[in-house]
Amino acid sequence: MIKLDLTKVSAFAALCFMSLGGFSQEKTEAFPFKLPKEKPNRPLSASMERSYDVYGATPQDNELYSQFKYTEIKGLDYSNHDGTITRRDPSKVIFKNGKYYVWYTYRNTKTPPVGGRNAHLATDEIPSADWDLCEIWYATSKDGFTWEEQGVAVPRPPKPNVGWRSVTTTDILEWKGKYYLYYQGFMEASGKRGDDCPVAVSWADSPDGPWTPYNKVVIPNGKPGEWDQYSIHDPYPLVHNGKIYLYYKSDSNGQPDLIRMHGLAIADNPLGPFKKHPLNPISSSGHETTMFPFKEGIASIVIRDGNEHNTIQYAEDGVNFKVASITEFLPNAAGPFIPDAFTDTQNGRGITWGICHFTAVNGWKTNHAILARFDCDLSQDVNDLDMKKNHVYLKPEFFYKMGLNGKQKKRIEEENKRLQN
Ligand code: AAL
Repeated sequence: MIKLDLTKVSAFAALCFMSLGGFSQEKTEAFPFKLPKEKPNRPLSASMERSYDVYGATPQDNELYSQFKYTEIKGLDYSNHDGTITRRDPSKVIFKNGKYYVWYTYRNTKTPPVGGRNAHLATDEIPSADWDLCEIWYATSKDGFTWEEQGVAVPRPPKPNVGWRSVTTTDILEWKGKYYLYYQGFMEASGKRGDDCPVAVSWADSPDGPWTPYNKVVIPNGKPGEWDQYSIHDPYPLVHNGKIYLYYKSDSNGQPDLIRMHGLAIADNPLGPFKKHPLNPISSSGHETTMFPFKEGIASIVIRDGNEHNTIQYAEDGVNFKVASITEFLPNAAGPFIPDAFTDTQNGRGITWGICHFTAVNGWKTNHAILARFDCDLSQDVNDLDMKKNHVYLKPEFFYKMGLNGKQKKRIEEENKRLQN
């Protein structure tokens, strides 16, 4: 029996294949020095295929790539950052009556929060989480940098109405001349079981109120065992395809392996009924929800959690999102200024700024959040190359702050001992 040495056979076969121009390597020119702006007609590696098919020849050619710049906003007091006042989870920004409006979670309590894990220590005056015992307040601005707080928009309703413990994490919808604020309605201190709540809504004829609570759950939790059974967070309405597309987050899986994913619920009427999309969760990644109409679809700023965090994504149908760019230092809980958020546009122009938040700004003992302004170029109408550089320079001290923990140091010490013995 003839034993074939497969290594020799495969080498011979490869030689024949190559000589017949199998990969036609000798026929194909090397990749050119000047990067072609359009996809060249030649064999490309997977990475170069993606570069042309998904992102654009370079980040600067990608309308959905941007870096983010941040500015401290003026006009809001935080009681010397002692943890008794928080402002967080801002809504989208709208422009009406000659000024900008933003709504947000507002807490003003005698003490800083004890933490969701210590929810058993919370009382009617002591908050568990930073967003416990909160109301929805709002502020206005002429320039988006200096804000004037106007006061409460949606107070906590009396027991047993939805949100009696805390109303938080709101967003705004303008629909047929009326205004709607959707928000998380807590019925117990966050952290008791988990960060559990449904979504409620109030409406008004003016962005300055007065706001009338619907006093019913408008986006219900999922059924037992469903991915969104405990929490409906970050309600985020846009008008798309003639309907209200309300995106939201849920916390699934449970501690200690909590995961965040996004869902979509659609309605013809701001007070519902909202129908959850059968493809939910429509995003495997992200934390707070930040979407905006872009061209004929919807774009999304996907932060913090999940396989595809730190990306900008796009869904032509508003449902099936794909990564459009990868970036860094994305804004948390971003509420962009979106002029065409409610116009049912078929050619969304994109965004250039908004309000976001920074949490635990003074450590966990005085845990509170602050609002800030972010700027970017995710707009068809702006081409700001200073927002589309490839990286941000950071001093070594920034990286040294993310040092090894005790467990990691011990592992390394043991590795060293093993090598040295
Ligand atoms: C935020 C949001 C929701 C959560 C909590 C307050 O970042 O995701 O609002 O419930 O954290």
